[in-house]
Amino acid sequence: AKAQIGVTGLAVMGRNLARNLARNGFSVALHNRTQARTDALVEEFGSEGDFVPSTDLAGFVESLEQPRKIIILVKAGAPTDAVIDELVPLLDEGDIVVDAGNAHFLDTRRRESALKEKGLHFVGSGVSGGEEGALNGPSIMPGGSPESYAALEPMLTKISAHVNGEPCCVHVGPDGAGHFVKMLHNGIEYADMQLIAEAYDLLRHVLDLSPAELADVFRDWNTGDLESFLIEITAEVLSQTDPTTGGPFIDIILDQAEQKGTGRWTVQSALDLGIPVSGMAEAVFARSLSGDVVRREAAAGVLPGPAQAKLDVDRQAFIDDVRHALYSSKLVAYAQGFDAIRAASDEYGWDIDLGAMAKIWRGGCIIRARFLDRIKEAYDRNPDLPSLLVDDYFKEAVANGQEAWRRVVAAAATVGVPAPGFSAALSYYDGLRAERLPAALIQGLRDLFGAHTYKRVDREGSFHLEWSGDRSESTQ
Ligand code: 2AM
Repeated sequence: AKAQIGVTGLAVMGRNLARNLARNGFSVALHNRTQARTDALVEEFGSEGDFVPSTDLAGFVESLEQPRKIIILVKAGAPTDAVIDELVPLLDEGDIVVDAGNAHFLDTRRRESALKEKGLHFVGSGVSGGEEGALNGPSIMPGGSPESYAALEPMLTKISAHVNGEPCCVHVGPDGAGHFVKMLHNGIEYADMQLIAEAYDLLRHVLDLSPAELADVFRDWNTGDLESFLIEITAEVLSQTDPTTGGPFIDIILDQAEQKGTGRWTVQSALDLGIPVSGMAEAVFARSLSGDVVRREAAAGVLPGPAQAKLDVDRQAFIDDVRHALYSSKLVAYAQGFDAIRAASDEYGWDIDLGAMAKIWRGGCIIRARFLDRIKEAYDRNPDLPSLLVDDYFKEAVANGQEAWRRVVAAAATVGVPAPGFSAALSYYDGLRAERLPAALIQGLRDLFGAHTYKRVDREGSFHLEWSGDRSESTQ
């Protein structure tokens, strides 16, 4: 019998996805450029289900029932194109090619359109949850045609994570929609982690708490509104002792954060869409700064800090303040992220259901959190919500926390602890709610030096002032 679905590219993500499919009762054709990986999978995990290994791509394609469903899990970029180019001549009309890697959504749009011309379906699908998720249930974000999703749905929803019996998998939208949403998920993950790191840093500096004590704070936070996978594992990292020195593990980790690029892509895309995603941008920049060894070495111990390095604060009160700052800043980051998804959805005609995105992120993925239920509910109440921040529930949450948030940003500035995420989020909040912004001055300057014109609050039209002449106003 022929296999129901195939996986080519059997590094850890591909291998785990193939095993997940097989464990759920689907027969899985296997292929990898280097055959040793295929052999190793069958040898180690062959008993988990029905695997159909092939040594070459033609054999792999032959081993699949039609219309074929093929998942590609190779490196993003040129390797993905290479595999697609090799695969396409072997396929028949109606076959479905799924790229489950972290492709850039513009690449996915290009590939989808090229394959469509050949009568093939191309599905760019986000898969989140790392190795663990791929094996035991990821959050799955497939793009592509509705027909291809209909064919894949029974398998994808079965192998995805489930929350309250509901699969963390939904058809996101046409062509690049799935990969765009996966990219945004990663951008939000960057922001989330940066905010958690700032909370840790502030608590440690201001209160002199040990990492073990800080682990308890995060454990406690994980029982409330902040409950999430990332808060849970923060407690785990902070409570770990170093096997070599016996001291806190956090203190022996080099403080230079690396990145693979999806955070940067998110910010680049948001810049193109004109959506301020300051939470994610600050997170990407903070990682870059941490890795900028040359400038950090030149400045550390050289550039002066504030005279006041300590604050006189009540311990529990400050912990609560930081919790509010974290929650409010996180909300801003998510609001910005959903704004970017909406903007891309409008730009590319994807018609993405924002509430459904929050829903499929509740399980399987790295940003899974209780909070996502609240986002889903907010979009259920109003699918056209202009910003998550103006939803009644979130408005109330920030109203309760904003004074604390302000105290925390002020405290960070006072003692000289960097808090770019908290501060940028607060500035965004204040910018959003301002009745009048200094953008008026910017327009005045632009008109003065470049005759770029301005609009008036009291009349329609574009105007220009004769700055170097009689200062009369003309309509443009
Ligand atoms: P390999 O085992 O032969 O290296 C992650 O690197 C996965 O992508 C691996 O399964 C790897 O195959 C595969 N891969 C990377 N580049 C590839 C290419 N150009 N063609 C096919 N597979 C590729």
